[in-house]
Amino acid sequence: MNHALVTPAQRTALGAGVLATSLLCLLPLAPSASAHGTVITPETRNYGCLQRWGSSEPDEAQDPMCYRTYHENPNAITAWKAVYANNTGDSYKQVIPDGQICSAGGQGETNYRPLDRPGPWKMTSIGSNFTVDLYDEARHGADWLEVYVTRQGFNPEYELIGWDDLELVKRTGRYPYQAHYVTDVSTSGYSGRHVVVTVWKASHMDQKYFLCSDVNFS
Ligand SMILES: [Cu+2]
Repeated sequence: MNHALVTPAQRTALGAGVLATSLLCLLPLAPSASAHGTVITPETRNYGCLQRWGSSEPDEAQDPMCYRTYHENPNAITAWKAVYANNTGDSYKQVIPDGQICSAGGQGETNYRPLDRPGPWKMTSIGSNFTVDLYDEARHGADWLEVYVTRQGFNPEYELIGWDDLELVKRTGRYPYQAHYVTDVSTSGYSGRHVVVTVWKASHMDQKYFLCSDVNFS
């Protein structure tokens, strides 16, 4: 008898284990599915709403975009860390349509479409040299980060963001599993309202996050 052979029962258990592991990030209700991440500096649209208002109703006059987001789908704020799309491949710019970049093409774990809406989102003031801090609660790792800025003259208060409106200002290398991926970005020629779009390619699978942060270059 060969003791190295795996019994059918063991094989089933093994298969179930592998399957469970690979499904962890896909099951909306699994506890671990809530472990993902976002850009906390400069804060993303929904993370900013969460910081200012928690899970309560934002004040309409003070923060109209968070107010509208809350009323369209409050989960778009409380599920701030799951704005991702799976299996988009290398040509992800064809998979994620223009005008749906800030919602990861309407994918992710809830309806993030309110995050695409143009309007007077609260901005973080930054200089031409700034730092992006991506918080990876799940420690997925990062194969790379791409940081884009909307081109000068494009007005995200009135226009939906398309890929043609974005200029790549940084592409990083790989980061090992850790809680924060921090990168310095140098730009020139930007002033006033812009959106910083960070694309995070997680390392555990083809899971890309599309993270929009409203900034004021001053
Ligand atoms: Cu995840």
